[in-house]
Amino acid sequence: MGQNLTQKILAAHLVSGDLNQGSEIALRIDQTLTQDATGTMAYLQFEAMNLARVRTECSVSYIDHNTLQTGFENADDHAFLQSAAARFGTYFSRPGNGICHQVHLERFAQPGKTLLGSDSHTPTAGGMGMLAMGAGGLDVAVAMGGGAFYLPNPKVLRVWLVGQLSEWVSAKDIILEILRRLTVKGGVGKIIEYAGPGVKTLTVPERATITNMGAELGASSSIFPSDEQTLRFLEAQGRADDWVALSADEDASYDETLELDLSGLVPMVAQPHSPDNVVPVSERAGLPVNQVAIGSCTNSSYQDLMRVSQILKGKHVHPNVSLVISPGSRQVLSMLAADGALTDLLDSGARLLESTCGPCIGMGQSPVSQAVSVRTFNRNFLGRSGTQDASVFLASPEVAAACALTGFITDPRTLGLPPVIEFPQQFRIDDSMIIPPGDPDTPIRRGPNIQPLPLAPKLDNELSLPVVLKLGDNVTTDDIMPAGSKILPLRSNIPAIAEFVFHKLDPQFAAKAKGFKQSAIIAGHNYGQGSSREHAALAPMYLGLRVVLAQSFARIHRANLINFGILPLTFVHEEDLARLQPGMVLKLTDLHQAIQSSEPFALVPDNSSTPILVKHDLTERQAKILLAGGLLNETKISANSASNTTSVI
Ligand code: MIC
Ligand code: SF4
Repeated sequence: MGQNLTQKILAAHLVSGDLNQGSEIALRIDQTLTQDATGTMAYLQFEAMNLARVRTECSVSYIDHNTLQTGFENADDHAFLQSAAARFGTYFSRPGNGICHQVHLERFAQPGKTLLGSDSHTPTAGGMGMLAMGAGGLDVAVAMGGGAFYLPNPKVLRVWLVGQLSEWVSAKDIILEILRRLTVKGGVGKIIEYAGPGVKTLTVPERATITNMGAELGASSSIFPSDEQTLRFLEAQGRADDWVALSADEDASYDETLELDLSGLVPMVAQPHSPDNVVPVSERAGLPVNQVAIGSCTNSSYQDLMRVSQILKGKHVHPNVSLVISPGSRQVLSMLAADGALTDLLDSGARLLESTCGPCIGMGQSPVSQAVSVRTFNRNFLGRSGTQDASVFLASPEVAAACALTGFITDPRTLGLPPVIEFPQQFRIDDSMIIPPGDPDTPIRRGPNIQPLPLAPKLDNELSLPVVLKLGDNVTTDDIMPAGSKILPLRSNIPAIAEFVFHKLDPQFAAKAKGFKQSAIIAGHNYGQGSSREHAALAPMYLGLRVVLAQSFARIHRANLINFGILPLTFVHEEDLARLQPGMVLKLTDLHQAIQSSEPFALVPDNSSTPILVKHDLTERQAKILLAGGLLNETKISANSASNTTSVI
């Protein structure tokens, strides 16, 4: 029996575990990426491991999230990260050079390699045939040190593409349709592998739009084969030498298959407030629009913005619409400037932003109260735009441009002839904003915004934990640890940012949790979906959270909870969630033994004589981490130069 593409890359990087059985595997990581909002913690953690230099083939530190410098905080973070990059041996992509995933695709991603990034959209590089995964900063720090990355042994879901996209339908509509079918939980525990005759019709940036939003399916990663399209992209980036052909064997098997006929797709939108709330654009046509935002790591490639400029050329944005555009990278921006497309955009009335995440993470451009905002981004969670009562729709650049012109949600097929864009033979290559690894003696620059890393306390053997909050399904890390321009600058200062934990759901949460000293929360399914931000574990840990009892967890967040000494528990009988309410006290006895055993155990709510059966599904490695009080607390990294791995003892 042949191998699928995922199995080939996994097998070539396997450090421990068995791909055919078992719950956990460990992989060697070739490349890492960090961004500024998660990177400061990752480098503080790397520093705490006492390692001199990174041991990967290539590690890159990007500045793209916290670029609105309204005080000293973000600039302090940038200076810290630049000095850490020089000292520890990573490349440093300066502020303004672009969004990490777009720049990584252009300048660093390589087919067949593994990439671990402290950002949930790291799988964008799967568009290049790379196995790219998101993780918490601490896991990335370990990988930078040469340590293996542990993940649940994934299932492989093949998406078999046939046919070809029709006019005005684009890559965004493919992934929105998959989200419509599979939902935000549909990819949990899976790697999504694209195959079939439709694959060759998609360029690398289009593939990257699809793998990028695989994160919204909850997938561990998404990957395309490396073929002629991949070579074409790499050649145009002056990197043909990085190309290798890679695809699944003809007789490969998969855990699941889904077939998608590209010819049958129509323009789609994801409605508020979830990326899987997808309908054809035509169903919402006519709804007045206040803002259109084009950009983000999902849809801000040169081709995306060229299509937008052609649609807007010679026309004007509707007077009721504010159109903001953030090109994905400096390469994209300078190419738009060189060929005159930027002038077309500006003449249409577009407001040009830096090549950064910007409005996607609420860093400016919050829309008007009760706005309808159409965005080419990947997440439309309630409040993420910075305006709590805004309704955010996710759509392709074509749909976004059509809405900007008409002032209403508009099916772009009503606009006439579609734009036709040639794939560039040569991208503009200028790596002068990427600083190569520097002197190992570079002193680390630590401004007042860089506060020491708090460590988790060890879990007590007996715990009585008041329940501070009861939550429903699909709680996002944006709900747990909100972002936005006011809170993001505090990412390097845990005591300060902890004040905002669950702030939008319960402004008193931090005060209550601190009052209890140690506490628990309870939740429904898919707890912690969305971003990889470890602050959603680290800050609650700082406030005394010891246990999260949920019906199920999102992968990255569950790993982050364990890394920071918080015990993730699930129900044996899911309906028991209904028996628990905020204010109850959960009693756990003989916890150390329970953590080391794989058996379910009893937890007693204080008002009841009937215990609730819970389980933890921890591997032996994870149990050790929890008993030690988190990964960093008791981690000893011992370099094993032969296999280029580090063992976590
Ligand atoms: C996001 O899109 O939510 C972010 C901001 O890029 C996060 C990382 C972070 O919170 O810093 C992510 O996706 O992991
Ligand atoms: Fe940045 Fe938005 Fe992409 Fe996150 S999803 S990396 S905030 S552009």
